[in-house]
Amino acid sequence: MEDKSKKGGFPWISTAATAASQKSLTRGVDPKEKASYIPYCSVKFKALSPTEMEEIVEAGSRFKPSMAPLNSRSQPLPRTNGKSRLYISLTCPYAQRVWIARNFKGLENVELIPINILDKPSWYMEKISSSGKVPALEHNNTVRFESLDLLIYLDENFTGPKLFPLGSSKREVTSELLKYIEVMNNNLFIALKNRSLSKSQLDRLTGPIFDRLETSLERFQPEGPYFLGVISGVDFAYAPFIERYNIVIQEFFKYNMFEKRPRLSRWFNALNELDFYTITKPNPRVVLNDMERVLQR
Ligand SMILES: N[C@@H](CCC(=O)N[C@@H](CS)C(=O)NCC(=O)O)C(=O)O
Repeated sequence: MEDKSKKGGFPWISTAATAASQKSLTRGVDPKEKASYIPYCSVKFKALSPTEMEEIVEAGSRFKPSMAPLNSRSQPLPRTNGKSRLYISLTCPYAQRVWIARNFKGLENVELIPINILDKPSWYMEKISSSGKVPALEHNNTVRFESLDLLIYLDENFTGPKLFPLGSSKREVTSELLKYIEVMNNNLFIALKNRSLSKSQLDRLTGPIFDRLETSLERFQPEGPYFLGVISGVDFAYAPFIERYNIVIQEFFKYNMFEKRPRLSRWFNALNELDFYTITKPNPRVVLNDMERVLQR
């Protein structure tokens, strides 16, 4: 397979867009440094080297995969012998939900298998996921999909603290909050596609979405900073998306979604104290590259 990273650009960003944004962003930057800046990123972020793009992971952490992402050159894995495997991508928000949940429940026996979704092994599609998507959970010789279904499946079939420790009073709110994520994502994606929006236009379009989260976080506040008061799968379902919007909205629109939303800010800060979550967060440069690609569709 062709290694596009060697050509100096990013495979999933058009050359024209790269050149144009590179020019405006790197105005006044030392010319020697310019080559390594990526589009729409402030000077905080530099382009990833090919090795970083593979995201070599630290071995030995119970919360991280112990291997680098598998790609089209990787051999099929040996049979599981009854061991459970969670196939993820280190950059996919849907996979991240289940990865956080696996860490939270202390399921070290569920092996994390990272897949490079831009250069997937053919055996992944043949044997694990015909759609080629992550996350996928292999358990009891069956493979299951869909991040929200997998959170429930983990709760029902594995040990560890409950993701949805719900009495009936919270069940309805849980389902309402989980349903809202898709509405939030659809609306935010439409808004973020228009890069020419001013900060106040963006605020008008996206403000009500974040305000709704702010109001939802009030409901069980006496119990704690999380959506259901206590930490739950609802927080893990939202976090990967909020984390990405925070990076992208600040970078592209210079808009701070946490300003004037103290509960949302407290929620995010509380999650960011938890290493089983923070360890799953992708590099902001990767997030910006991915969002650039997705928003161009
Ligand atoms: N609805 C699915 C979405 C999963 C999904 O879209 N995964 C993307 C990565 S974020 C994927 O695997 N894409 C690879 C491909 O489509 O080839 C879920 O919640 O699990």
